[in-house]
Amino acid sequence: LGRVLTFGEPMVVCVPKEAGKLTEVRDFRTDCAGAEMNTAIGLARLQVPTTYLARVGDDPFGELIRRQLRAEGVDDTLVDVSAERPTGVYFKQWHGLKKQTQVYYYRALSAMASEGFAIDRAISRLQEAAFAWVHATGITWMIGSDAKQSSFELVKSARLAGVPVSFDVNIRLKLAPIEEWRAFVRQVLPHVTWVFMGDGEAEQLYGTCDAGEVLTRLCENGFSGTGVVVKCGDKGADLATTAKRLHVDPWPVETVVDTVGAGDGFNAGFIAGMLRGFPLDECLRLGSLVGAYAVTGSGDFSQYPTWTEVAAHLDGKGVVER
Ligand code: KDG
Repeated sequence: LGRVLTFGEPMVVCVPKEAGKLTEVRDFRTDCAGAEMNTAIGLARLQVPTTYLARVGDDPFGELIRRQLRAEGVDDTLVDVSAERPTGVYFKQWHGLKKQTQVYYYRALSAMASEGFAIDRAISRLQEAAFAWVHATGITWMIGSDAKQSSFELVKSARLAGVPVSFDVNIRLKLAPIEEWRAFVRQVLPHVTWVFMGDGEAEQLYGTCDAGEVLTRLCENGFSGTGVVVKCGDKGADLATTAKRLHVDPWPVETVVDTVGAGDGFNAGFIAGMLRGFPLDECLRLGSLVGAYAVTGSGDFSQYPTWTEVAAHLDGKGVVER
């Protein structure tokens, strides 16, 4: 299978052991997170060779992230360590009438947000045809100006080298207001092959979550890639290319524990399907299956399945229990 390159800021997340405002909760566990790191782990579990490009601090959290990457079989040779700045951190909170998840970032001065990341080695490896796919998300453009510039350079180099680029918008309003996201998405569209977004993001950007209409809007905004996938949570997902419209129903799940990380898992499944040469409807099914596994537990990627597990579902035989 071809190798994927993905890049973005890895972080450590402090997850409260129970719901409540952060002024009250006292007990936390730590975990690794970051949208692109999640996707890298999802890909590695699906046996897709994956290289992750990032910068961490010279601190125990940076070490934890690297250990996690290695334990999952993700190539971390393009993760460098800043001598000056720390690894980014964020806290989760469940508070309010619906106990909705809120996040508080402590990343503005982090290694990757403040210093950016080194792309030279990644670009030479791209030119040597080391990568068959590049995956990016909007978060990396929005963490800082160096990261923005490097991200543009990297996706442009990938397209020049003939490598497909998938791009998940991944709007985080805590990083920038929606107008800034709209303007930025316009700038990135000419350089990407596949666009992924959630239905809420499609509504925020284009006032519709119909994949066909979203594709039209993307094309009006400079997109000349292959297609778009709109992920609709418990309503499944839709795909549009100029030639096709596809829908996949969600895989049934007994209890939804935590949806964070499901979209990143979906992306891993879809990309894995593409690299295995699956038809588009099977790529959607695989994406949706990884997304369904993701919501069955807490932690962004803890429940992502292995290739053996997904294969059992895809061939309809199910998992052997005993
Ligand atoms: O998709 C999950 C991510 O949102 C989470 O891991 C944190 O990357 C993150 C971010 O920047 O919000």
